Amino acid sequence: MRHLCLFFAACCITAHAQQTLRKPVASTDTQSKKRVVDEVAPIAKTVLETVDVDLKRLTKAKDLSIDNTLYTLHFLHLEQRLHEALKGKQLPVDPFAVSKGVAFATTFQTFRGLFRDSEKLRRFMRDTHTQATTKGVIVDMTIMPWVFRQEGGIESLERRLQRMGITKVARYQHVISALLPYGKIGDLTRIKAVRVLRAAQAKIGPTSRTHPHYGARPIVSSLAREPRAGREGRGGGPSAPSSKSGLVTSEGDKAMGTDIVRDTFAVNGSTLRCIGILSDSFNFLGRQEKLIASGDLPENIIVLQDIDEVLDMEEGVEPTDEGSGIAELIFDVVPGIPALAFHTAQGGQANFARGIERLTSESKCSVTVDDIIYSAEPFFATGIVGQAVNKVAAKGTAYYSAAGNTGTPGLFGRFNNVGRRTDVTLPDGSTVTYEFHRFKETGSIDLPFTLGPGVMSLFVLQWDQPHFTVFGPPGALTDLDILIYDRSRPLQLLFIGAETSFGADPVEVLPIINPFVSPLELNLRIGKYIPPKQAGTPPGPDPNLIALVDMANDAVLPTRSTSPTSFGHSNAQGASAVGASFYANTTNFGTAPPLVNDFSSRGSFPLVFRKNGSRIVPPIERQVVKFVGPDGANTRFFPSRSYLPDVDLDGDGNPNFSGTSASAPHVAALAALIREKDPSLTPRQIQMLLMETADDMNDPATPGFDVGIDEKTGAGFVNGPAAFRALSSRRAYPQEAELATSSLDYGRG
Ligand SMILES: [Ca+2]
Ligand SMILES: [Ca+2]
Ligand SMILES: [Ca+2]
Ligand SMILES: [Ca+2]
Repeated sequence: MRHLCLFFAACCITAHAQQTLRKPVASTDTQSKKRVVDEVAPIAKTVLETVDVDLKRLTKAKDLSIDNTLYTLHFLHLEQRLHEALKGKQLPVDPFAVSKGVAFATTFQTFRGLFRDSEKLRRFMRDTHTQATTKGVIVDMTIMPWVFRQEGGIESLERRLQRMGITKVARYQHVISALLPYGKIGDLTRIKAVRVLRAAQAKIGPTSRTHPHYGARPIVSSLAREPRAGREGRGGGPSAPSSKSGLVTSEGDKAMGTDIVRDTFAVNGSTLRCIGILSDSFNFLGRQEKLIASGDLPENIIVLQDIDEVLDMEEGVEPTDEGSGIAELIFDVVPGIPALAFHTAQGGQANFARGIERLTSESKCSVTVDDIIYSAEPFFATGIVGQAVNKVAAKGTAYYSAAGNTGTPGLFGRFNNVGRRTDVTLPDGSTVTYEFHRFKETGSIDLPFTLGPGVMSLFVLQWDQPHFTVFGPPGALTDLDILIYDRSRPLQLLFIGAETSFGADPVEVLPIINPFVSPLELNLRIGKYIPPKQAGTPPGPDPNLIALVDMANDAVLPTRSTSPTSFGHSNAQGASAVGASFYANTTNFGTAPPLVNDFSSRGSFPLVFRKNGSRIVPPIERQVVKFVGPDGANTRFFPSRSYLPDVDLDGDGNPNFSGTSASAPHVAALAALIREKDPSLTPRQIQMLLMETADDMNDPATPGFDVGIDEKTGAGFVNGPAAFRALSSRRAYPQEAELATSSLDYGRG
């Protein structure tokens, strides 16, 4: 009921905003505006002036690239300040309804009043994967390289930022992650050292709530058990007798055959030092002691950094302790492990990258797993998080990463310039010029799609130009934007993603929402932005490759079902990306070969840039998803939030943890057992052993059974006993393989 009210209220606000859109209010009502402003507190005047200045300063700003989510939060915060200053008085003209850049952002209109409604804030954070509080938001900012050469260097800049009230500062290479108070965004535009400023959007949580069944088949009735009452004291469940892993044992253990491996090969992880985990939080809900007491977690939990060190805990901030759920799964497979170590992957990309290194350098973990993807991580290059993964892999850490839960097809292919310029009229009457991409799927510049009621999409568009954030100058040469229209009224622009990319990152991240109770029929356009002549910036060359992914998984695009969607550091050479099969759909539970979950992300974007930023011709084809592990298995408490889907899949009273977030730790734990059996193996050799002994699976999106490696399931479902038999029967292992290069065909536009 509460959700219905929220949608309804949002609907009214948006309908009002749309009326305003159809009949733009001329900004000439200056006299009456001035009269009212004179009557209210001076702060209202300041806010109104700030709105005008910031709209000019932040829209296609030349020296600072700011992302759509941060831009929206900035103006939502100004709206809050105006609300406070007016104390209930009304302005004759609503500056947020008619101003360029704000007026037609339906998301902005829907989330008006965000800072006085904790339910709205919670929803915004959840849907946009933003790490925000009422006071500030975690950002990633990329610093100009000359800062490191000037007197005082980067430390001097960090001190300056801290004097501005920017806290929780973590740096990795030339990226600074920090908690930015909302009022300071304007001030940052005056610091020439900061080139890219972006809300740190980290996807957490098992899967999208609109995929309730994950493509999994119904569970056979023999698995269903009577639900147990209450969350405490329940247990029992189908525990494997050979494990000392507490009240609940993951069925993933049986699915991988690691229960047999422990008994047959006398391994349990006890000779290893620790396994590292990176996720959102570990002990925010305060369940750690109970889980240790019941034997579901080891006694030695090393928390290097939990989420409260990067974000102020307040109403609306809802960490899920996914790290603890991951730890439960690992401990079921490796019950002898002396310690598990945790570092939050939130707090920005720089904080994530530092955490990856600390788990190896400080905690000496020889196996590490994470389940977080940042929206701005590169598709076609190895970003800073991926570089951290490669660094620890080179030091011997076997690194496992969730392939992602973005199974809904994205878009991938060549940029196909339609060859003519189009002026797009904005609500204030000004025009912006684009050269649009013609979609080969439709033969036109429109890509139709549907957005279900009440859901949000998080579009990530990238193209094959160098990221400033990864390589420094020159950055991207071309600026692509996303424009989304109402299909029934083709001139009505409902959303625009217009980050500045010149000299910055070839990235456009756009959250959109459908606040209505019925589906929205929309058209998506991708435009190459043509700056006005007086701006002095050339429009740049057409990119070669473009790709679009909906991280929220809620938009149904008419694109090829074989388009890749797995991106970021799980694609790094040092990582093993893991896909997911529901445990009940695996061989040891009666389904052979196992069935992959629909939502499990698919590989593989090619690698276009070397570490030094130079272009690889032709691009290197990467096999990203290495293998599939089990998910949907029982834990004692996770998922810990009611909005996370299908809490108890098998009806036995214990919540079931779904997604590649759950499959990756299972496989990491199997890798730890292999590492214990033969400590001489390199991470790459462990990966190859698991691939060679996996049970082949089918990619359902391609015709026929895909014999051997495929982009959805990699080498197939990991097989613990087969891996250990191969290990015992063989003396030598292949040397590290070189990456093969090949000529790729992405299809003609
Ligand atoms: Ca852009
Ligand atoms: Ca269950
Ligand atoms: Ca296959
Ligand atoms: Ca197939």
